[in-house]
Amino acid sequence: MKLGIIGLPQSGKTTLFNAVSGLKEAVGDYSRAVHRAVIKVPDERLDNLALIANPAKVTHAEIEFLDAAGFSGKGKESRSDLEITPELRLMEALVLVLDTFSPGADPERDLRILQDEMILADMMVLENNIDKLSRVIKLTGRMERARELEVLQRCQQALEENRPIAELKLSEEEDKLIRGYAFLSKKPQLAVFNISEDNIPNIESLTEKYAAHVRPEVRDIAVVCGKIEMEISQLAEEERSEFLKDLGIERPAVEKFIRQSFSLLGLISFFTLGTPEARAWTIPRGSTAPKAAGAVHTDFERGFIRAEVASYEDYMTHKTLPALKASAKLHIEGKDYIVQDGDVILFRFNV
Ligand SMILES: Nc1nc2c(ncn2[C@@H]2O[C@H](COP(=O)(O)OP(=O)(O)OP(=O)(O)O)[C@@H](O)[C@H]2O)c(=O)[nH]1
Ligand SMILES: [Mg+2]
Repeated sequence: MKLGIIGLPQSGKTTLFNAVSGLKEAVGDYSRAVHRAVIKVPDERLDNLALIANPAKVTHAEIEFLDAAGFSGKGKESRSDLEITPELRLMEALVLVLDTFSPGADPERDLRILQDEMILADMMVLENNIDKLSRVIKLTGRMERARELEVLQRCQQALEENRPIAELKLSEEEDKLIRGYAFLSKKPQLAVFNISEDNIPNIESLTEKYAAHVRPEVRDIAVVCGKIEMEISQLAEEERSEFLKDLGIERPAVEKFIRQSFSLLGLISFFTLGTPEARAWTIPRGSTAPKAAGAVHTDFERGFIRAEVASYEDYMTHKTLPALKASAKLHIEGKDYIVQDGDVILFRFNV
């Protein structure tokens, strides 16, 4: 569950990284230093459920961010080479940080540069591997690899038309064949428009404006002022609410950004509530009840009998299991049930 933060030099990658992690890595030093952090995914729903269940412990979902070096740092004007480290290739999704705050900023141009670089990087991987694979097939006659070659050639064709690999409709089998190549242009993207302090009141209109111009491989966009968000993250709890009040906002914008990142990874949360712990569990969207049970404990999946499920909203309304039952809001679900984001679940199992 890892996201890579990439962008042109000095676009605010480390600033955003600090804002999400609460760390205090140096910014503005052109160091292109790489950082990583595992962070909690803020979830108001879990906080509210915990107020009702009053558990000893509250455990949030977690995701990992990598503040990647990304570019070789030739400066914003020249087309710089994307430095593709092996660890960047391991990321499941990418956050593209775009400077809108500095004089002469052109976030749409920068976004294009980033996407072109990713396509270029993937093309190089393809050229090498298509050659190699063709030779292997010729020499060894291993026809089972011919399918792989075919899919690679389709990827190459797409890139030559300047289309990202994400746009290809691949079957699950085809997807598996090329997964190991970890193509960048196949990863879901979240574009972050990093704005100046003065533009904070215009976040909504800017979101609309930027959303209208992005290419389809950008699944989602966020508009944040990284600098202010970083300041907020470094305040003590008491000062934080004061500061937010002065800004006229309820919660830091970066919280929404983290939730967007979570959802970009194709993940949802369900909750379990008990006296020892209230917890958000992470599963891929579309998972069945036994799979969800398996996220809690492998025994739960093996011995799965049923799931007793209430939606978050119903749980907040009725507050206890007996009350939920009495209003027919506690649903008994079997092994084919597809878990929904926000479900509160009690698993019944037999081991
Ligand atoms: N006004 C304004 N300045 C910002 C914002 N975000 C970052 N900056 C400034 O931009 C400069 C670069 O920020 P960094 O976070 O170091 O950028 P970076 O992308 O990590 O830079 P490299 O790692 O060197 O490529 C710093 O001087 C930041 O203070 C923002 O939202 N608004
Ligand atoms: Mg940096």
